[in-house]
Amino acid sequence: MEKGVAESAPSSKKSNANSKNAKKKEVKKETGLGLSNKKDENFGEWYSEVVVSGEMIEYYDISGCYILRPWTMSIWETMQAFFDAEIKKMKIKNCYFPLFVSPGVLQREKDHIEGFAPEVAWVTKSGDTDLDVHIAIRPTSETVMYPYYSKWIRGHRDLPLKLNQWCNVVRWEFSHPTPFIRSREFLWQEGHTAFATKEEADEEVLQILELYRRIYEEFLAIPVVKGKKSELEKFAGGLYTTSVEAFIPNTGRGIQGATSHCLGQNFAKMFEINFENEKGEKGMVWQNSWAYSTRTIGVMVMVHGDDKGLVMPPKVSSIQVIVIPVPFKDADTKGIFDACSETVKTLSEAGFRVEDDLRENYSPGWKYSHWEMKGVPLRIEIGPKDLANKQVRVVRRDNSAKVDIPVSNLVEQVKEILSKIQDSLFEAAKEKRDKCIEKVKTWDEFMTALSDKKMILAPWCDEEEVEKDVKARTKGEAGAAKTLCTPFDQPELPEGTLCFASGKPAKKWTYWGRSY
Ligand code: 86X
Repeated sequence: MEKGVAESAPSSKKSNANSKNAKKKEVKKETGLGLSNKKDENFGEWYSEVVVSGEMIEYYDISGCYILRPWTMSIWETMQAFFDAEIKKMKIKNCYFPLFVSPGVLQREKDHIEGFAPEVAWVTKSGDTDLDVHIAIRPTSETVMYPYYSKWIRGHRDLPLKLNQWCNVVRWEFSHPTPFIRSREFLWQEGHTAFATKEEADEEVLQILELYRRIYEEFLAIPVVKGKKSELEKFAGGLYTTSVEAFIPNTGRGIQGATSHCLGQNFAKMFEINFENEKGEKGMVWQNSWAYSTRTIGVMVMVHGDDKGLVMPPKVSSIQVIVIPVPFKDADTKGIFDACSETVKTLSEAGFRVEDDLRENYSPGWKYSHWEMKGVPLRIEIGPKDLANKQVRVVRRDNSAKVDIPVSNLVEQVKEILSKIQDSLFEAAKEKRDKCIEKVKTWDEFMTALSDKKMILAPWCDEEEVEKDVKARTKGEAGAAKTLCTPFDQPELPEGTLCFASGKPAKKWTYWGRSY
């Protein structure tokens, strides 16, 4: 593949592209300018295009596998640094268990593995030789880790045992793969903890969920709903599942952002994870598990991106400020370039992630588009007039607002603007999400809201049969509606409120919708 070179003519190598559309795309590729799909017109295509043009993702020759480029990895690392420090405060320790799972160990979890079995990838050969015993690649690590929990936990002094690992997992999905959102290999952290009492486990479930909320809301500037999964949607191996749920307005789909499970004693039973308490009595541990993955990054792209490309929240952006010289025919080019370097020095010493783009073979306009495509929150332009007035021009990626800042006040103002961008990205996303929330009382209202791509809050009787029935009645090309979660923050439920689907007395408000 050839790298697009700025403002050069389309290469003759590609002149076999004969359709008009192909030619249009080819020019865009060569100039690096603009997206050929619009977010509100062709969301799926827009998404695939923006993750590639923004240099986050490169497609790979195995379906469902993607290259995560530095622009992606730096976001992951920022979230990782935050989460890792927080769980260390909670005395959770990092570890690493092997990628490979023996079939015997995988089978020990038969009951809940059954449904997942088609997704497990296997190693069957080394070189040309068939392996006597095939080896599975971890889709999650319960079966890998819990035999050792059984070994390591003997008495109450061994508790709590609180481990986390940062790793990759493989799930051989067959439904439509999407970068970050549904890939066959992805990165995540998985936490696995064991306690003497249910109370300790319960408390941790919510502490972790709060960290997940903070990753979405404080770092990625995405509003989420905290809540509990229905019996049908929870992790079948566990006692209960909590989650943070995000929403993608363009597709009208909910998306599970991260999960924090209380496993109860189910796995303790299966894996014989027992301990002896102070009084010499035998007990089984209470366990939790929790995870968030690189899916977070896909949600960020879908929520904030626009027709010019990615829009990165300052807190996670690898570059927060890009400084671009705007030389003019007879201007003092060296003076301008020096001012750019000086600006970078000042801002980076003040702790900002800042770079200049001093490349001489690209025009300022091309650079603007390029860094807009990559979603850099703030652009600083320095031209002859700025140089003369001892100022810089600052342009926001999120709303294109421009302001001239005196060099003397640079650090303070940049700090303030970046913080404003972070806040207003969240506020804009929240306003948009809130507009998509529809409170309904009846089946008719529910169906209307569903076809209007809403995230639906409805009174529900909490019966599994009714949820299955809703799924069946809403089946269609776009996929069925299901429960997203029952929010912890419950609106008042007046006495006598009926379930929107069954007409029985409602027990709670629950979010419903189509989902990823
Ligand atoms: C469920 C449950 C749980 C630890 C988490 O959500 C947090 C971190 N794990 C994961 N799950 C599976 O158990 C599973 C198992 C197999 Cl064999 C599979 F192929 C796919 C799976 N997907 C999800």
